[in-house]
Amino acid sequence: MQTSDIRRVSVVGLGYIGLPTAAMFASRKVQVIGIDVKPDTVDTINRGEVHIVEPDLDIAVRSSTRSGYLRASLTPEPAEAFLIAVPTPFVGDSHEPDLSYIQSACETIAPALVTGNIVILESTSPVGATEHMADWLAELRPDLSFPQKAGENSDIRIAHCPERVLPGHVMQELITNDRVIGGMTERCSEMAVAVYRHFVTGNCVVTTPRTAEMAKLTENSFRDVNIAFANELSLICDKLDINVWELINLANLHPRVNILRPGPGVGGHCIAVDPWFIVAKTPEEAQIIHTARKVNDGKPQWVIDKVVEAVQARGQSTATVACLGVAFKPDIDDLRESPALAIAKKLIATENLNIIVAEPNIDKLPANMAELDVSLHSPEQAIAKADIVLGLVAHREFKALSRDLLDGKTVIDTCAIWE
Ligand code: SAJ
Repeated sequence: MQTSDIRRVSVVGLGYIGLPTAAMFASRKVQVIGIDVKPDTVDTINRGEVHIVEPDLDIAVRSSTRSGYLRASLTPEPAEAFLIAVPTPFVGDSHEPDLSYIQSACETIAPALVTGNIVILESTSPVGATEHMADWLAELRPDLSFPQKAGENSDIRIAHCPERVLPGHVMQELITNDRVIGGMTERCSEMAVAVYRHFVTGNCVVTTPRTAEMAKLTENSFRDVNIAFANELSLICDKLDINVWELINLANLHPRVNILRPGPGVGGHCIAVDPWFIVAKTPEEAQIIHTARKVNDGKPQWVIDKVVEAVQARGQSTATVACLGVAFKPDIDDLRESPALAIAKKLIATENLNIIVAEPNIDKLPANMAELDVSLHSPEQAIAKADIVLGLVAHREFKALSRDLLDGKTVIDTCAIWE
């Protein structure tokens, strides 16, 4: 199978991963049909506009739609390769993975499948999800054969190829990152590699679907565990009256130590979610991974308790708290699963506190915050009005602020803005 044999690709789910991927294929003159369930998203893309913020994505989508290589639709159309990039959240407190979006994507594309097609699951998935996907497709299309029964001779090829790009660097990392390709058979892997070779310059490393699923979960769990270590150190150092940032800098002078940064908690829709997929499958064995999740999820409450203690220490009955940053990490506008946002919301609901928010990366606060009469301030205004300055996200705008602004304020810096 040659890369040039694949002329038409369908991407199902036009979100943070699907849309950049679709635009990337289109930029290589592959005919792309993007499928999404939201009419607004489809219309926006067909106008050449974007509904998500990612550097350079707008330019790529505009030129791909203008050139006619990218088109969005609510309904499936024939293609050689179907890529599924839909959300895989977990269900409530049980943290069990929710595969319903993948199942719906299968229902959407099944009628369009023909012999020789490949279906690639890109969504981060619990181990075994690709096999489930293959079974759902086989049930929907009993007239076609699939690799779980027909092996190398199947009509349809199936693979898992997890996305691994860093929000904020997606358009670059899509091209240069190595890809892990887990085909259900060798031919499945070979065809998946041919698909990605349209734009991937990194290595395409072939394995099984289960190992590919676990590789992705392992990468994000590795990061979660290491951030939990840093967050735990921050609690220990607070008790022992040691500056955790200085401590980490010193420890990192050792050639084999590389501690990550403590913060107000772990956010985003990946690292705070994916480790649960391992815990849900192997609860007895996944002890460190589970504990890391609990440590990181506990950090926002610890920050809130620090604010309450600071108010008491100031001997005030009420206090104004400036929350600096509500995004889920520095220098982005993404508020999804943001610990900083969760902290700000909880503080707003705390009696006797007046909360003001500075977030240079957004123009307006989410509707549910604006309703609570909280408004956005510039960092300088927020600090000037505050008794307590709560550093939640180390945005470059905050790091550039003069320290003189902090005179007379109680500063709680959870993320080393001023270190
Ligand atoms: N964080 C810390 N301390 C650190 C590093 C990060 O508290 O030292 C926090 C951030 O503030 C943020 C959270 O962790 O709240 C996650 O941020 P991140 O930059 O570590 O990762 P994401 O969620 O933006 O992207 C991750 C990446 N995975 C890895 O680096 C292993 C990315 O490559 C994945 O593609 C992405 O998850 C995903 O989609 O799974």
